[in-house]
This record gives sequence, structure tokens and C-alpha cells, in this order.
Amino acid sequence: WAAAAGSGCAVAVAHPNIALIKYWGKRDEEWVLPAADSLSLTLDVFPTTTGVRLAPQAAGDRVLLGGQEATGPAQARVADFLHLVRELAGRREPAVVDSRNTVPTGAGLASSASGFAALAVAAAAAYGLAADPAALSRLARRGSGSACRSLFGGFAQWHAALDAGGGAAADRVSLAEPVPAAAGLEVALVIVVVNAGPKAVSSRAAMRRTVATSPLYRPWVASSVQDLTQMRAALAAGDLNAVGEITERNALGMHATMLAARPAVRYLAPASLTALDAVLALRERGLAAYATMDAGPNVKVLCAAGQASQVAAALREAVPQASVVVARPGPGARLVAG
Ligand code: 2P0
Repeated sequence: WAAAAGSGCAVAVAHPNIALIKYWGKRDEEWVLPAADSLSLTLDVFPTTTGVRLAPQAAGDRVLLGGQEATGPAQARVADFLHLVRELAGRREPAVVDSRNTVPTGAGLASSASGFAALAVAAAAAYGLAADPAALSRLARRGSGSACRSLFGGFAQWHAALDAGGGAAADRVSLAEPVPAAAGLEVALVIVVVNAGPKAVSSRAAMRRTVATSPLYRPWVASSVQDLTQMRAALAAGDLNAVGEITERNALGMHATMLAARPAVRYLAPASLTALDAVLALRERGLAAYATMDAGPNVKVLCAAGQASQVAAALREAVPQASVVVARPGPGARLVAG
């Protein structure tokens, strides 16, 4: 890390990413080091815009989320992240963080990914931390694991860096990198928002419980390692059906390992299953449509870009109470001011 001239004020925008090969479980909680690699698609919808302004006279960090003053654990998580940035930059001043999501927070729609990616970019610039996208990916990871992937547009792989062990050595190499895909592979992700409310169990707590108690956890990690190798080959070949099949089985495997935790972690709701049935019906009609789900009841459907409106229409009909949004590959996090 090196210091640059920080302007004291910066604004950044980042988009959420949805994992096709999931991150579920840490091997090191303090450094946010995952048990296995993951691979995602950054979207062009639901951006987060975050401003960081240094406030030398303030008593402590102020955090505004959607214009509301954050308190308790939400404020503390951002303040802890700013503390880390200050340590790296050799600075002491508190800051005011103003973050606006266009996606419901905590609903399994990757708000922590876009949120911490935007915060990492804005805070590094405000505190004068000279950082390239790779270094910012490492930094964002410390805020929320999945955020390291939102530094990059399109497909990105987060390296677990198991060979580096743990702690500071692994911290240097556990980051995301863009993944090339065949030029002809044009995908969309149709998001079925069945419930935009916050989840009952946070990802962080649910992961911890799964790692500690699920007898299916180790086998899922082993199969996820194979899924990732096959996913890279399918992306390089531009094979949408293979990309979709691997995506769907990886997500359902992750939910299976959570369901086997004690007590079970269940994010699937009745409307989620209705959407999963609709995806099967689309495949029976010959469309390449494959589902993935995260830490919430919402279903995301990977399909060919040219068939996205057909897929969206079928899902609107099958789950009339849901709102359905068509997303396409989007850009990496970037500084917009400062
Ligand atoms: C993912 N998820 O790969 C997985 C799949 C949800 C399901 O990353 O504890 O908010 O902050 O590192 O990144 C959600 O977990 O967890 C997540 P922390 P994060 O996208």
C-alpha cells in the first residue's frame, strides 16, 4: 500500500454480482478468506453510490444508509472498514459515509457486494490510498467477501488462495480477477424478486453455522472445486447450456448443505419453488434457462440475452406477486468524483 494525495472527498459507484459458483463459508473469519474459489457475473442493475468525506473535527465516523443515520452493528461494520483503510493509509481523521442502494438491503440481492465495493473505492480515494483494481478487490473483500468480485465487470473469479495458508500471507493473494468468456456468449440474468424484505439469518451467521454443523459441507466444497474448473471451460467455449447446468447444480448444492445444518438454514420460500418449477418448464419448451439462488428467497435465472424477455414474461406469469427485472453483464466499480 502506498499513500497518494487524497482529496478528502470521493464518490464511487458499484454494481452487485451474482455468483454462478458460490462462496459459502470462510476458513479465516478475521481476514475474510473463503473455503473455496467462487465465480460471478457483475450486473448492470441495482447500483450502489457511496460518498466518503473526511471530517477531521468529528468525534467519530458517521454512516448514512439511504439517507438514514445508521447505528449499532450496521454503523460499526462500516466504521471497522474505515479503520482498516485509515491504518493502511496512515491517517486518523473520521469520515462521513453516505451510501445509497437501489436494491433492497439484506434481501439476498447482493447489496453487501455493491456496498463494500463502492465503499472500498471511495474510501481509498478519500484517504489517499493508491490502489489498483486488484488491491481494491483485496480491500473490498475485508468488508464483505463477495464485494471483491464487484470490482470487475462481467465474469470474475475470487481466488481462495489456499496455497498461501491463512492470515496476512493469504490476504495478499486472495482477490478477484476478470474471467474471459467466449465472445459469442451473450447472457442475461432475469431476477425474480419474490420478497424484498431483509432475511431472517445473515449470510455471515448462516455460513458460520453451515461450516460448523452441516455434514454436507465438505462434500459440497469438493464438488464446488470441480464445478469451478468445468465452469471456466464452459465460459471459454461459450457453451450456455453447460454454464447454466453448472450454475444451477452449484446453487442447489449450496442450499442443500445449508438445509443440512443444525438447525437448518432455509432461504427457499414457496414462491421460490414456484419460480424453480417455471424454469424447468421453460427448459422443457426448449429454452436455455437455469436458476440460481443466494441467501434469500429470490430466484435469478440465467438465459440467452436474446431470450430474456420471453423468460421474464414466463416468470411474471408463473409468479404474479413477484417483480421481475432483466439484468445484463455490467461494469466494475469505479470512482465518479474525487
Ligand atoms: C456468493 N453469497 O457467492 C454467496 C452465495 C450468498 C450466497 O457471498 O460474511 O455478504 O460479508 O463475507 O459476501 C453472501 O455473503 O458474506 C454471499 P460476508 P457475503 O455471492
